[in-house]
Amino acid sequence: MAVAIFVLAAIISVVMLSINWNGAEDSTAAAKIDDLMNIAIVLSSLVFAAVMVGLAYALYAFRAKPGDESDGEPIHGNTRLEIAWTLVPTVIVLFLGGYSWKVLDEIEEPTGHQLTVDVFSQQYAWSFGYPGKGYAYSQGVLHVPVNRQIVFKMHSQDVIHSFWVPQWRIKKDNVPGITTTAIVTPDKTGTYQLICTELCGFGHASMRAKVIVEPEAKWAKWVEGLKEKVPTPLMVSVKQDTETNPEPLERVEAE
Ligand SMILES: [Cu+2]
Repeated sequence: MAVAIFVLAAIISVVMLSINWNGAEDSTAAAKIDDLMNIAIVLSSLVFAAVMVGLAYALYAFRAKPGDESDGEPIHGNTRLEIAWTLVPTVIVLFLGGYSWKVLDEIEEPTGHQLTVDVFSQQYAWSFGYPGKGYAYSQGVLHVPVNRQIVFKMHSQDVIHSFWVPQWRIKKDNVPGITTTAIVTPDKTGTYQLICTELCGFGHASMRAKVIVEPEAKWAKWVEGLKEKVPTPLMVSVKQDTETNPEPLERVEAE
């Protein structure tokens, strides 16, 4: 039975690992997150295979003979089996929890050369503020420098949205009333799509923005060329929202 479990787990793992789930790895976090996911896939395959082989064995070994209409025997459980199926998943979950913690710690470790960018989300659009440059504002397009740690501070203006650039892997909810933070270091230049990945209403599917990762000098020039400043209602959300939001909201009502 153990052999059957390992063979089935190996087959499932090979198939699942051969799929390129999230595209290119274009941030320093991507390879670490992919390793974590691959390990989770292998461990899940093992659990899935154990359940399937156990089920197939039980279906075959304990099947009723033709014409047998009698009740099954009463069973009082199996202590060894129950300890095993409690202990093994506990160890797996604790291991994955610890490992995820380590990966997150490494990804978010401050490099000392961070850039903070404000992200504003609303039904159904993204816009961005660049505080280092006097709150320059861009709508529908985000520019960031390559190889620099970006701290995205997210401020939803209405419902829950979620910030996701697949090639960076990082995904973070934007929650009205609180500021959420995602830390990413893009390490390749290119053009990407920022996708809203939290169903937020009728226009959710079209809630996207263009992301351009470019050399720092080019990025700085682009920000300098921005004419608009972050509008007042959005600035209010920057000042008022905090991680924990201890103060009651004083929303500026839409005029
Ligand atoms: Cu959305």
